[in-house]
Amino acid sequence: MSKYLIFGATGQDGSYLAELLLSHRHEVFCIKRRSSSINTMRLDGIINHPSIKILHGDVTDTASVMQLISQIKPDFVLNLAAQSHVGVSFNEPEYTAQVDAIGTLRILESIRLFNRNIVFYQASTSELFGGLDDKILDENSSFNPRSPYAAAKLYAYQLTKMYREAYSLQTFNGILFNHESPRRGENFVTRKITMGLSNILKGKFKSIKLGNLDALRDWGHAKDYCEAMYQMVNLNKPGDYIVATGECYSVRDFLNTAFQEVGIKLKFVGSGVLEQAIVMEKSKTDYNTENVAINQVVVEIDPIFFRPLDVPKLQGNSQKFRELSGWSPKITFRELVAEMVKYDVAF
Ligand code: NAP
Ligand code: G4F
Repeated sequence: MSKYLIFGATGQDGSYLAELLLSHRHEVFCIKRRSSSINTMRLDGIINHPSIKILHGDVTDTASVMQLISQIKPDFVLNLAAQSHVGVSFNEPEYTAQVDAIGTLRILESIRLFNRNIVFYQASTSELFGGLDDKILDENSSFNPRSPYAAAKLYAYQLTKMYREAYSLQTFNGILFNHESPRRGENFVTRKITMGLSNILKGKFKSIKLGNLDALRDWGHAKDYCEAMYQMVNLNKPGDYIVATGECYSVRDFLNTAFQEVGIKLKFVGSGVLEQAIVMEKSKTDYNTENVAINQVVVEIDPIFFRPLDVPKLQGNSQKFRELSGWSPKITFRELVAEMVKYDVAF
């Protein structure tokens, strides 16, 4: 049994990771930041487990980070805390840097000062690459951050690598490609689509308003990726590792798959800001589509969701990590979409 400390435990990944660690009989210290409303909903299923402790903390506060690390004396620290929305980072660049970049510095410095034997995991990201060309990305691909979020995460990535080299800390950068689940934040594109579809089926809204439908992402399931994080920090081989499915789909593909799941076939018409998706056919499934009409416009473009710069394509090659750990994703793209649709429609 080891002691794991998770910064960002109330988020999508933090909650799956905490569940996984408890299933392996570890002691889990979940750090939540202060908020005016309840922010532990994703931890509801495990909150009363005897091996979990939920403590207040904030990575923007040096004293808070130092106290947690010095008092808990963890064996492992996983830094999942972030302002994790790329679009929002264009509007809140300084705040994003405080949390995502300097927050990581605070944790690394605390580990350096209090216990250099702690194993540290940094939630790095495929956004570091910028995704401007058609290449499949691996650990040797060059970085080209295209948002304040990615720039902050690049600082954190370099620092994590540098503390390994300078101070022999056992640090890992998990360079994870996009991963989703029913616990995904509501303003990321996949969850926005599955929640939007649910509202359309219930007759609450007619359409979903989105930005760039051409973006291509390597979408995996958060549960599989938390398993990868756990295996990574137990590798005894500190380093930088890509975690990806290797498959790539567009936002348009995600829309088609989600609507197909409920028996609706879409047709995309128009282009640019005038592009729309309309209902072409309906077929029988377990889902009720009586509130949806043939020819109804169910997807529209709203330029408010365009970013000053976007990342056109992210597709990863995780061979290095797979060969070392034996990890591979278990949940397919189709299964991921189906699970998210089912969850949101039932909600
Ligand atoms: P998420 O759902 O947005 O969770 C982020 C977590 O960070 C939440 O628990 C949040 O708390 C916490 N947090 C934010 N600011 C904080 C602060 N100042 N101090 C302490 N905690 C703070 O993100 P996720 O999807 O689980 O991703 C986990 C990590 O992996 C993030 O660092 C993200 O950037 C990175 N990443 C994600 C993906 C992906 O596709 N999901 C891919 C690559 C890398 P609240 O619950 O109170 O908001
Ligand atoms: O779902 P997204 O907001 O995810 P994005 O930007 O790829 O970032 C996520 O994955 C990263 C890993 O690659 C993480 F590091 C990061 O923390 C986060 O978890 O957007 C995906 C794509 C983008 O190209 C965006 O422009 O979808 C496009 N998109 C189109 N319409 C939209 C929308 N994105 C959002 N959020 N909302 C829209 O309406």
